[in-house]
Amino acid sequence: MDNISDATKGFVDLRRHMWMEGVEVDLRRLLWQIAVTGKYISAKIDESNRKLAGLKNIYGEDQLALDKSSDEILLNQLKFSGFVREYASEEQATIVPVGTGAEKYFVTADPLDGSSLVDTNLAIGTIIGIHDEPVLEGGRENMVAAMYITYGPLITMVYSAGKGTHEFVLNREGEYVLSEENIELKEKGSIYSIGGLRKDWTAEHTAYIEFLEKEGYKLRYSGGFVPDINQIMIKKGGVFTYPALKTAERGKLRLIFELQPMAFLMEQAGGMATDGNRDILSIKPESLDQRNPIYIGSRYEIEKAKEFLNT
Ligand code: AFP
Repeated sequence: MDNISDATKGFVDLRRHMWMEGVEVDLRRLLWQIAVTGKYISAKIDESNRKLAGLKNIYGEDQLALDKSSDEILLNQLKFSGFVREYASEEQATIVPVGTGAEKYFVTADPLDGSSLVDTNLAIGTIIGIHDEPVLEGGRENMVAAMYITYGPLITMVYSAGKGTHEFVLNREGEYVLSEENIELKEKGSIYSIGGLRKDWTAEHTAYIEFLEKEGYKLRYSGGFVPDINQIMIKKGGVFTYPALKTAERGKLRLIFELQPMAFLMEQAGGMATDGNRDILSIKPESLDQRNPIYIGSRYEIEKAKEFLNT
């Protein structure tokens, strides 16, 4: 679909956009139901943010409760969606069968990524993957859509159903309206977002980061995967990496719940995502909680990462 003119963008809500994109009707309904849970999770974040009541803020156990309640909100919504057969969540030890067992879709969720940042008032987010085969069957082949919701000064939502990557903002009326359509990353960006302790980096990763620094890349890292990825998406370039470490060869981030949905969205926006050797979306998960190193963003930086990591 051609880019909608700026003049009308404020009036294209999520359901109309997906219809105009030709997204399959059940997938349209499921994506909309998931996007709506963003409002409930946001309300839960506010409710738990005891600073609003002049109380000591949440930490430790309370934070975990926020993760769990976000998971509960999503699971309850999906139970009655009519389109979800299984729900896999970073908050659940096993895959949860949902519905009659004949439904079309298999959903993965990191219900509230970055919850340790709530008391700092930094942005956090929800990450969703939608598959048409059981999630342990692995990435690209069966991933049909992905979404993340960013709880920041605005609540924004980025989704793709395989026809480009698009951003919506939740307006005062509680509708998601189109703010950026067919996001297209540049060949090269100007920001780098780097996780892990420098002392634990491998020599190859260190050489890559020093290369970026010599090229004058600006450091942008909040410790929240969703806003850190969102910054690269909306600034249309740059690289986020949480690498293999000398102390943790698979890095920190989860392949199924965090990396593959973001890789889907970034590829749909003309970017790339690799672990240094393999495309993130081509990796067949060995287990639900599999961690994986990641380099994700615009083509120039990711191709460079592959060069340095395979010297
Ligand atoms: P929390 O969910 O424990 O806040 O961790 C957030 C996260 O999983 C991801 O959102 C960040 O990219 C990454 O961890 C930050 O890790 P470091 O704290 O090691 O930088």
